[in-house]
Amino acid sequence: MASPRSNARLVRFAIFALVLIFCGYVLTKGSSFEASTANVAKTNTAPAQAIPKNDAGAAGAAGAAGAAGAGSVQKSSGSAAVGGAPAAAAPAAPAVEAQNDASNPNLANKIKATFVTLVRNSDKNNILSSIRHVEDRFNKNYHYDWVFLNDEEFTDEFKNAISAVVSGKTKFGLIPKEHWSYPEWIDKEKAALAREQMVQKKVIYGGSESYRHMCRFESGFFYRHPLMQEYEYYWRVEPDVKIFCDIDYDIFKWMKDNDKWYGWTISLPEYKETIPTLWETTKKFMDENPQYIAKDNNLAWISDDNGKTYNGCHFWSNFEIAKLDLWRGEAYTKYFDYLDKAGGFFYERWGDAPVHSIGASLFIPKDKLHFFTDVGYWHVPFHNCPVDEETRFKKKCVCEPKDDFTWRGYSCTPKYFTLHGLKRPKGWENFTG
Ligand SMILES: Nc1nc2c(ncn2[C@@H]2O[C@H](COP(=O)(O)OP(=O)(O)O)[C@@H](O)[C@H]2O)c(=O)[nH]1
Ligand SMILES: [Mg+2]
Repeated sequence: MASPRSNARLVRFAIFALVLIFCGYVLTKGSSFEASTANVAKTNTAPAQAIPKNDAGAAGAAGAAGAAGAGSVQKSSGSAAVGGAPAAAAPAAPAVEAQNDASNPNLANKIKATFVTLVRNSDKNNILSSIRHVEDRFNKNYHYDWVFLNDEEFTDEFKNAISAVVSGKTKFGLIPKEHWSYPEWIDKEKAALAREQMVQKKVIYGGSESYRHMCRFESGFFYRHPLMQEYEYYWRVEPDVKIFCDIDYDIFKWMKDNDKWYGWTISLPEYKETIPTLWETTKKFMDENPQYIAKDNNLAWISDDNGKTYNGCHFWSNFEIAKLDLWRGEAYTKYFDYLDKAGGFFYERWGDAPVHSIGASLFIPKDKLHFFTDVGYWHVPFHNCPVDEETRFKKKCVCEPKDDFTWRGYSCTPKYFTLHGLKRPKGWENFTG
């Protein structure tokens, strides 16, 4: 039988053993925690991950804004004509810091490009949603600037909310009155009667005056705004659009390197009732100014009878990645002025989509146009979703190929592929119906 003394020794030994086991457990926990930290650090050294996501770093970033980022963010808001987000609303400080990091090739090789959005204060949440798509799929890695334009002053609430989600500089501009009003040669009574008739014919936006100012502005003025002057390329973004795929390359730089002047994702025919005299006016312009028509242009895409009539095909301009020189050049400047004098923006309802598309199809060689097969885009009611699985997987697209509009009967894109000698993606024929 064991003595009480040796029992006590046993108890002490057991306690000691337990303490040892506990210490071992704590040490093991420690080392596995260290291992996972090391993993995170490793992942973060990849260029695409090195930049903190704007919202993820918002709390810390806001504190750093005053020191690091406010200078350049304020630069964009300094001009009186321009307006801008106050420094307090600049949670993009780490991004701005990273912009100065010449060792990051994404940022060091950037070109002079910007997003541009025409928008009302009341569309704040709708445009925030679009911005998140563009930031998450592309701009979080590049921090391109974003210009916002409005026919009314942007509110501080709008500017602050927007500046919190854009990873580049935000710039807010007021549209000059003469770019959003009736020119003196327009007969307002005639314009009002035309609107009434279009309402009766149930033409979409047929009765809207602001829609007409919008279409005229997007056709001939957005690129003349002072805030746009420093840029060479732009990407137009509208409220409530979606980007479905990762854009894992600098899409602006790609446009420039490949000498592309107009990039698009969806094409379709225009409602004829909105443009009764657009083609007649265009033909008169072409007859009077043959020197502006590019050799090897894209006329065959917009006309099925060698220019006699317009088939209505147009690039859907709510998505555009383009070179500003296309619109700033003499040919398009003269063309827009000609159309503007003819009055069809008000007496009919000429849209910026057909006007841009005709310009891009006539004044530059067709090899400067580019259809994006790898972006994935939605604006109500049409989808561009890459139909080939390889692209969808590689670019991590979140869309259904059965929704894709590209190969449907109403789309003008199949004709474009044929005319441009482009290879159709694998399986396109399964998505025509
Ligand atoms: N500031 C401002 N923007 C407008 C106005 N009307 C339309 N827009 C913008 O112009 C673009 C086209 O308008 P939207 O309503 O999307 O037309 P839809 O795409 O043809 O149905 C979008 O970027 C809108 O935010 C307006 O009256 N004021
Ligand atoms: Mg829209």
